[in-house]
Amino acid sequence: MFCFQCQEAAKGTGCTVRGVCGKDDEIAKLQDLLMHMIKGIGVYMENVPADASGREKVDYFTIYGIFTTITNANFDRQVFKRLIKEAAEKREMAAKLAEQYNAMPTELPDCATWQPDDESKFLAKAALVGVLSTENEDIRSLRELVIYGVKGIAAYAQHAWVLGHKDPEISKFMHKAMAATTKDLSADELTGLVLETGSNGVKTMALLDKANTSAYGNPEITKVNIGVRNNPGILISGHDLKDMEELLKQTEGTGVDVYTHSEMLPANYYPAFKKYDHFVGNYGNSWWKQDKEFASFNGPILMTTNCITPPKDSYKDRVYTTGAAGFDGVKHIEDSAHKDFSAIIEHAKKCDSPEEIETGEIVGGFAHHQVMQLADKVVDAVKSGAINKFVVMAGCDGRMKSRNYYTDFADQLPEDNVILTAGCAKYRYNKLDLGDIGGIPRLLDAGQCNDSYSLAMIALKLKEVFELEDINELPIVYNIAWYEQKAVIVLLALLSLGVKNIHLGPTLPAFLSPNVANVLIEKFGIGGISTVEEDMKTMISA
Ligand code: FSO
Ligand code: SF4
Repeated sequence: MFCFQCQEAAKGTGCTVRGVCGKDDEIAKLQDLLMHMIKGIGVYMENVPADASGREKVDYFTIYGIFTTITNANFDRQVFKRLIKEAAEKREMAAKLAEQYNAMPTELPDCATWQPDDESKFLAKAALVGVLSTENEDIRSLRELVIYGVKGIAAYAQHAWVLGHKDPEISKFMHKAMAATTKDLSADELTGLVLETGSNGVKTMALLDKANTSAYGNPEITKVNIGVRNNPGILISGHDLKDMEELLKQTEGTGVDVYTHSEMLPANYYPAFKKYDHFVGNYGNSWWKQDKEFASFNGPILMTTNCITPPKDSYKDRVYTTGAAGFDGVKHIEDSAHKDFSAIIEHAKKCDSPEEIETGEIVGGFAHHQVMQLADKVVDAVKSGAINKFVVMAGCDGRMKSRNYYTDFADQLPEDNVILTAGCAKYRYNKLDLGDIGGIPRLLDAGQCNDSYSLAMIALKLKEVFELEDINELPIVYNIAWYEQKAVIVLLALLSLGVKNIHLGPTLPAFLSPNVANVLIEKFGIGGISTVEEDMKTMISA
């Protein structure tokens, strides 16, 4: 196996024996083969018109299939074997559509023709089509940068899709991007595609924002309880708000409470969910602490998406997955328009109530609509000098010790700085007492990683209010933490909006070759991080 798609890639270069995430050689190879098949679908679909009838099944398969391959989403080998075979059926449908719309490709690479009819040949085939099959390291780097951006798009598009919001233009782009990685494109052409991926990321995040807010209302300032009650509970994690809705509806009146974990915390900010009395609050921290927190929760846990870490035996029988998430030997709730969570509710009734691990409240709900309500106050504070800078500290959390940097950075920021956050990165500092500036909290949490869109909206609004020509003239500093591919699309989205001088840490991606990293540094001023003291001088005092 070879995988270098996340920040925890072994030795900062890539996992070759077993993933740091827990992905083994077989699963890594099956994922590579699935991606190969999906590229084949892209080859047929890239020129099929967006309004072609009959494309939805193919589009959704691509979105869903890619989503299963992002870091920490799915560790179920049977799922990948099934999806690889299903990809051949969908590729057949794609070929028919291409024929019907006179969009047949002139060349058919291996991914468009290879047939997965013999399971015993999957691993041998996979070994030929993985990341390292692109020999030139710069081309490999650019291709994978596009692919990881598309993985982020897939995750967000899937969430929007299940809420009924679909954009065939985005799907068309995904097919084009996947097909492009099979062609002999120059580094310049691929760099152009990287930016196009970013602008499609913006479109997808806007689509998801619309899907979420039209279904569940605009997030609003909310105090979230982090303590527990005495009833049995279900812990829901991941990013899927539709699952959140269904779970709350189905648990109502059953005597079972619901708590969020990690990236589901922002569900607490939505009016449609806050109305449920049995929705208690948030339990625990970000994804990588789940081994301890799932054990002490005592009740069943529903993983709606990543990030899953290999469950310990002590609580494995209490874990359920759904949607694109999966793990060998873990119970899976099947997809349907209205998922049936009765098994998990019955399971909860037999469990003890959660063990209290902390008490108190955290405050969040500062997505773009809520911040716009405070716009006058914010603008006045900037004009009076009460707010010196906004520091965007969005992105992901992760296991590495070096991420303590972000806690220290938040803690040591001068008191006239406001942090804008989104994603699970916030758990490094959302329980610090950072206070407020004239009633504006110094930590404004917009929500999940996909809600980084809100941060871009806020920046664009401030640019308009201050009548600036360039988004980079704003007093905003970007110090982003990344872990997996959704953070890659957030980064590319910001670049496509013209944001420069983003700091990315705790390390730069292993998949950036030295030359590609240089292009990003020269064109966009991308930089890493150093020490808190040093960065405080260069980012904040400068
Ligand atoms: Fe975190 Fe995991 Fe949301 Fe990621 S839970 S790391 S960027 O999957 O998606 O922020
Ligand atoms: Fe390694 Fe990350 Fe790939 Fe897992 S996803 S195998 S940790 S690079």
